[in-house]
This record gives sequence, C-alpha cells and structure tokens, in this order.
Amino acid sequence: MTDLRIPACLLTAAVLAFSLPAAAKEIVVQMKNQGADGSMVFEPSFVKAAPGDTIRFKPTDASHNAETMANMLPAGVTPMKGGMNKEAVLTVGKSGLYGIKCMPHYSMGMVALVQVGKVTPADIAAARAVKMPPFAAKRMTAALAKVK
Ligand SMILES: [Cu+2]
Repeated sequence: MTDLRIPACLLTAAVLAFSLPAAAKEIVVQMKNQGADGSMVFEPSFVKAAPGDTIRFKPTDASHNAETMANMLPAGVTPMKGGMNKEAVLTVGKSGLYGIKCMPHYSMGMVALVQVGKVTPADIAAARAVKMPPFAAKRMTAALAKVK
C-alpha cells in the first residue's frame, strides 16, 4: 500500500506560505465619461491599497488621463503622469494618501483618492486642506470620508 503521509518539511513550507503577507494586488480604476457618481469620473473614485499594490487607470472612454496631485502625495514619492487616452500605472510603495486627477476634467471633478496602508489623522487633515476646484473638492471630500 502507498504511503500517503506528507513529509514534515512540505507541511512546514505550506504553513509558512500561508503566514506570509498577502501577495501584491492589482486594482483597476476606469476612466469614464459617465458613471454612478455622474459625468467625468474615476470608477471607483476611492481605492484602498497596500504597499506593493498596483493601480491601473484604464482609458475606458476617450479624452482622459490620470496623474498624481503634487499637493496630495506622500513625501518622497515620484509623481506619476499618465498620457491622454493611455493606461496609467501607479505602483504604490509608501503609506499615505495619493490624490489623482484627470487634467482635462479636473475642474469638472474628475478626481480619485488612493489610500495606501495606514494613514494618520494628520495625513487626513493635510488632504482636507488641499485647495481644488469646487466639483473636485466635493468628490475628494466624499472620498476622504471613506478613509479608515
Ligand atoms: Cu477626464
């Protein structure tokens, strides 16, 4: 009869594999002319990510781009600027709040917020203090309310 016992070393390896941090995720955000929150939107407009995750901004509709906001980006992070009608890829390393905007539709409120890891009350206060056009401010305020 065949011995079906699993060698102890393999069991140990399996236990270790499950106790490691979750593998980096890939999160898709669509750039759309019309979405659940109205016209000219990132969908979803709030993303919660972990350090190491990648966020892909897809040009679902034409005439959009995705870029980080210079005044809402953790210190030391390299800004990201996606081209028009191009997928933009943001791999996040540092914890904090990353503001994203579509340049042509910023004044129409086309903004998104990426929370990476844990953020402090000071991070949230700093993000709330960032000045932006009224429609952008309205959506950013709604996104900031989802930070936790
Ligand atoms: Cu746009």
